[in-house]
Amino acid sequence: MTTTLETPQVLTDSEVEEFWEQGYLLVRGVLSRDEAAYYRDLILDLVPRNLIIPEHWHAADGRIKPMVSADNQTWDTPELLPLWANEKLYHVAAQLLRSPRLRSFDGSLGVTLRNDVHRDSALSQTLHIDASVPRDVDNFLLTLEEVQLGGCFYFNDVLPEGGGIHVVPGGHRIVAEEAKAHPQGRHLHDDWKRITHLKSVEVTGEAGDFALLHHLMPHGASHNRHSTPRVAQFLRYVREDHPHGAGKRPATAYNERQLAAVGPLGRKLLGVDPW
Ligand SMILES: O=C(O)CCC(=O)C(=O)O
Ligand SMILES: [Fe+2]
Repeated sequence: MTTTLETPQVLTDSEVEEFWEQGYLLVRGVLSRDEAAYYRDLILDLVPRNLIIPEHWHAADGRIKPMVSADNQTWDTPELLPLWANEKLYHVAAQLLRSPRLRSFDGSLGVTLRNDVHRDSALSQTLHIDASVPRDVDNFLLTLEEVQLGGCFYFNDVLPEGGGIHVVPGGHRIVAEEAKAHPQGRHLHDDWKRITHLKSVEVTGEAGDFALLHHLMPHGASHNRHSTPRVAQFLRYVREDHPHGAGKRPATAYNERQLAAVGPLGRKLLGVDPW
């Protein structure tokens, strides 16, 4: 039996148009300021107060990426999982992907501290895409089913030069065009991990906003020139019928505490319960 699921249209037509045109959209006020502060503190509390950064965490140019283990960046703790199933963000993703049957995944974290050097560049990371399209396929399908919506929650106000994620306005269309024109388009620019020919802008925002990116959007981390750390969590949404099965994990990956924390919507988004 298939159930009919309604998707409330939370974005205006012009926001939907802006997303497909520009390849990104700042979704404002997904969390209240209080909620954002709560998650900011939860993430900052992962950082040891003696500032001994664990060996397996990443740290570069003031950007600290807490890692669960050397090869696992996914913080799916009961405390953080509710963000994966945020109802407003889910409705935005369902509206854009034109399907209520989605998966959410990733859950990696980033804390960008003030960095005073490398003044010649705003970026602290080469522009790249994180498309959830295997790197051994020769090209993108460029279908709606293949689209992954990714991006990050800002848990603090991100002012200009505050470490906001950089994007290339309209860049997802440039990537699609370049890839389509080449028989092995997936492999251009080191599988799109080294994009050096495009210019980016910073996405500023307020605590509780979500910077939503098309999966073909070239993006990269930037330096934070302010005292306030930029605290972010990265999430991705795909349709359940994603052609490469992005974000699939066995239902047994989660314990009782995680499942209780994530709630009924989350259980579906994690693939534990059917839609
Ligand atoms: O921290 C950021 O703003 C972006 C990080 C990113 O895109 C990545 O690590 O893949
Ligand atoms: Fe990235």
